[in-house]
Amino acid sequence: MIVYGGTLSPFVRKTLAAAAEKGIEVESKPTRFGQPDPEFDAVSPFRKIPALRDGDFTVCDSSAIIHYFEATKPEPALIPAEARERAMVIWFDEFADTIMVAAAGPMFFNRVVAPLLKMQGDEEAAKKGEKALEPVLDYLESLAPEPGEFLVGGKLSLADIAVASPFANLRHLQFDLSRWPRTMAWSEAMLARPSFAAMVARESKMFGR
Ligand SMILES: N[C@@H](CCC(=O)N[C@@H](CS)C(=O)NCC(=O)O)C(=O)O
Repeated sequence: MIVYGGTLSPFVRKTLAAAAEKGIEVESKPTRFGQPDPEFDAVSPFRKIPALRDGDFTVCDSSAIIHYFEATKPEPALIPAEARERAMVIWFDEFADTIMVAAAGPMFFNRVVAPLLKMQGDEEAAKKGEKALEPVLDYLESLAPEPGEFLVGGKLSLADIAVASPFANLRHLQFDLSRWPRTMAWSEAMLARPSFAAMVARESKMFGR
């Protein structure tokens, strides 16, 4: 199986961490922003990352890919069967993909990605994102588990992986999380898991850290 997209994307990182937690071997294939690439275009019609190829099957969107992993290799489960737990896992996945990334994304793009691409970042948009992130972190602080524990049902799930992934982007931004100590400790423990650690360390090297 091939997962297309560079791991600086929280969605790609989440997908690869989920594969690692499930013991699914995937080849990670970064794509080049804005460059023509017929192989990638065939898999991702809107050029969004991540995208997956498994033989003659292709699909994009991190959640769709992880649901595919879950159905093809049910154990260890990342999406619980019990109704309330499953609903909460889907909520945290959606919360991370939309509310969290909508806030952190503009900061990351304009302060980190734009300079890498030799583009002028939009600092106003980054500041707006920073403001929008505060209630998101307040919400997480109100429910953050102890480090090494999990958001739903006392067990690692897609919820933890999806919510932890954008914290690597905040790390690359050198974003100060000290106002949210429980969230900081929990997210650091998640990013220290083998499923994330080597990937995030490789990303950090891109920034000379
Ligand atoms: N809901 C999608 C979001 C995918 C997405 O927006 N990826 C961004 C990278 S973080 C992307 O491909 N951006 C390139 C573009 O919009 O052209 C998922 O979960 O995979």
